[in-house]
Amino acid sequence: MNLVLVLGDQLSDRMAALKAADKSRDVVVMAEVADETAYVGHHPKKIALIFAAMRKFAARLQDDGWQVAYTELDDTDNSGSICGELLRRAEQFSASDVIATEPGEWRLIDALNHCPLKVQQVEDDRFIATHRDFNEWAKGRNALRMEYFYRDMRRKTDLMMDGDQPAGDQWNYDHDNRKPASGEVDTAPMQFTPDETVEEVLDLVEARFGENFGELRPFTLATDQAQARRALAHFVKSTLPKFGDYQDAMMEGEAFLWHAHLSAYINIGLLDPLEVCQAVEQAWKNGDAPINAAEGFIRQIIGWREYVRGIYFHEGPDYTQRNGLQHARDLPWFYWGGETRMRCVGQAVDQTRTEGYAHHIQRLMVTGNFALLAGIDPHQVHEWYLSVYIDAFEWVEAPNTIGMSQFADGGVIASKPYVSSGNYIKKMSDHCGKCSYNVNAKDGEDDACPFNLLYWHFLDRHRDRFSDNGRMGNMYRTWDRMAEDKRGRILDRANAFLKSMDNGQTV
Ligand code: FAD
Ligand code: DLZ
Repeated sequence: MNLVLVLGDQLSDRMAALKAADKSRDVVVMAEVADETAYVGHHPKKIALIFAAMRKFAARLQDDGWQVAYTELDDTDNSGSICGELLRRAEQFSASDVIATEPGEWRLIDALNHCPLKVQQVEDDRFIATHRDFNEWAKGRNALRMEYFYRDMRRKTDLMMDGDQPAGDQWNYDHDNRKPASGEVDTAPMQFTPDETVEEVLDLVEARFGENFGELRPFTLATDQAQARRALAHFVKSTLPKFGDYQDAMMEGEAFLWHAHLSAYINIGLLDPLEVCQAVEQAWKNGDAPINAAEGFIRQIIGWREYVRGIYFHEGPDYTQRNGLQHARDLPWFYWGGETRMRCVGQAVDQTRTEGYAHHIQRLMVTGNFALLAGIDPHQVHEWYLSVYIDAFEWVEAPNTIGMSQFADGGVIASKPYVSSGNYIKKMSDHCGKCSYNVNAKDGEDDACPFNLLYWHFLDRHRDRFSDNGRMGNMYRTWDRMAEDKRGRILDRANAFLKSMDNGQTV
């Protein structure tokens, strides 16, 4: 008999390890362990989501005829690690062989490779592109850009295709997807009342992880496949039609806007990515969602999601250590809820604390943009994103943070850094009107928006690296055309801002 490992983000009955196992003979091992709760200080909602979903999934496997050896966090003989639990169960069941679905993090892949049992790691086939597909695609290319990879994934899945051409004759409708939000947000993610299992887990998480950054309650997330499917159906019906239009928008007090809030469910296995895309495609075919919404959404999943996973495994275990721009500043305290006068950052961090969620543009163009402009150590930025979001697992978080957001991989993912002045935030949000800084102050005034100051500071300090980048030439020309005393004022003010921030003053 074999042990069959199922991790907390592998909660699907189509996991490769389960498919390779024999229900009548093998024992499924699932374990809540200290090592997995402690490699970063996860948001309490994330730990509760994972534990509750693990417990319900274990019960479902048992109902389905599997023998499941489940370890709860508080079990007295809990060894505290995945390998430790495998060893304990190996002794209990006189087993020496383990079938595992390859984890989504090099750290755990390595731990399984060094576990003194015979562990076979089979590839996780919840993805559309296999490691081999991605590596074949990447081979011989100078630049690994998402757009071309995405087209291959459209062809492979046949989603929104007319033969071998894209539906509507366009691969990408992004130019229709940049409207600033306005008016009432007429939708919200579906909420679920905690059942007995969830309540038990909430008590445990409160007792053990109450000090972690983030609010545990209210807890209204889906914790099993049936609930997650209801959340998906609700999204497709009520939210998808405007998803495209307002994909990049930000609004005061509105955490979710017209976003799906499905990433955590997909990442832990409660929803299948292809099932999600097919539901969206069907809504478009039925005339219930416009093409820009359906294509835009499907691109996020079979394009970006698949692509970042490909990059994570293609680039190897040192990826999270990369620091191409040599940024070394400590992450400011306001990322952990300390006070800030920057309204957009304050709002993004606040909803991160309450929900464990921020949408893509908040992650990329507010907290990510600020960290990059201010020169924060990308490893600290990476650990922050890995901690604070309920959907954060290294295979998806690291390429988004180290690569897309911080340009720390030296341009593997992005052809230029995602930096912008306050103008972008002013255009796409209503935060600036309530901010104590002035987004229209561009000459180094005392109350100038820090994004305006730091934007030029970034360009100036990285001139050697970026002035030859064709996509940044205009920015350097604008900077160079400014009067010298104005440039001096902006840089002085930016340095003063950074100094205050480093000294722990409220900025
Ligand atoms: P929607 O905006 O409704 O998008 C639909 C779906 O597309 C998402 O559910 C998700 O599955 C997928 N998706 C969209 N963009 C991406 C992307 N760039 N990479 C991968 N999948 C994508 N996503 C995570 O799932 N986990 C992370 O840890 C994570 N960390 C991020 C860190 C940074 C710095 C940035 C810039 C982005 C990160 N993302 C991460 C991507 C993206 O922000 C989230 O997937 C998205 O905000 C989840 O919310 P949603 O379900 O409402 O997504
Ligand atoms: C994130 C997480 C947490 C908090 N706890 C557990 C756990 O106790 N047991 C478990 O099997 N998985 C957990 N996980 C998910 C793992 O950390 C995840 O499988 C790896 O990061 C690989 O993606």
